[in-house]
Amino acid sequence: MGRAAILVARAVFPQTIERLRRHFEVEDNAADQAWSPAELSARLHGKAGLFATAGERIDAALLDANPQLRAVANMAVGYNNVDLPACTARGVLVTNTPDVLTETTADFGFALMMAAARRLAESERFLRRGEWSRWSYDMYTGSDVHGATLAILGMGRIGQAIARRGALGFGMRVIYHNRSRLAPGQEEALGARWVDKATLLAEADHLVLVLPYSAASHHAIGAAELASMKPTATLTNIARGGIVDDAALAAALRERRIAAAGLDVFEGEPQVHPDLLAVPNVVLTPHIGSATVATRRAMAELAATNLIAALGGATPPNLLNPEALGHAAR
Ligand code: 8YV
Repeated sequence: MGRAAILVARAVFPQTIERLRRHFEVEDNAADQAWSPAELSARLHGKAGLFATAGERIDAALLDANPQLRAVANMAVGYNNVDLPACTARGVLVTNTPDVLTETTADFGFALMMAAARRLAESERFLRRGEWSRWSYDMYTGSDVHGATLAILGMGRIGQAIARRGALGFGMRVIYHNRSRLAPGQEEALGARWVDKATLLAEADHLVLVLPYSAASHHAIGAAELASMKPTATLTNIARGGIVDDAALAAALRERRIAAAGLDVFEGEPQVHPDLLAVPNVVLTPHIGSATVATRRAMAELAATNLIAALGGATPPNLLNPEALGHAAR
């Protein structure tokens, strides 16, 4: 039997491609061309595995057009780009890359929150425009991070890593809201207290979003939620676009109903809502929360490990749908 064929949907480290070539016939995308869903589907024909990023949509149509597909390795911890039930129903194994990006992404979330609170990007733009002529007592005054209330929506691995930074490093009071509460011992170790969502929003000095995107979390922060926050509060989103109603957020920032925001993810990215581009009190970054060299290497290697295991008949370390193992091969 020949070696399995796989498709690597986006450019990735050459070392990762070389490793994959030791196991598979690899079609890669070294030029990092933008493939339409139809082109992705056509290139997937005959392939048993797909090395994907969060930018590729893996849905029933793609799966039905490619009944030979056996595994999808997502190089991301989030997997809302994958229709997991559709994969499971067809016996397609799906994996993600948790843990290796936790601390890096928490660092970035904290940086974005601090940038929003201390008006870093806004004041830098002012300086670059050549408008800085003198010191003044209230020039770009923001709000303190140390000692403030850090409010975390979503309390998975990254949320917990942010809580630790806030409580231990910055003496913050940490509150969180999540569907499932942490065990009392974990809450104590993190110095974090569970509150309902309304309390979280009302008490937040700095609200950080770290929950997965799903139909249930779509527009979890919209006009009503923003209206219930303090006018001095900041909002940071390092999770997924669509969790925040970007138009409503831009309006709240414009009208100073909240003080500032830090956004790494957007509805419909890489497009950014024009109203967000037009308001000064927001720091905008192009989805780089996990972007350190070491972490991106670790993510690529872990996705490769998962794909090699899945197509080699072993249970991948980060299998999201173990139920798919029970499905007879199609
Ligand atoms: C990825 C991410 O860089 O892991 C995730 O869920 O959002 C980022 O770390 C991005 O999704 C590309 O796959």
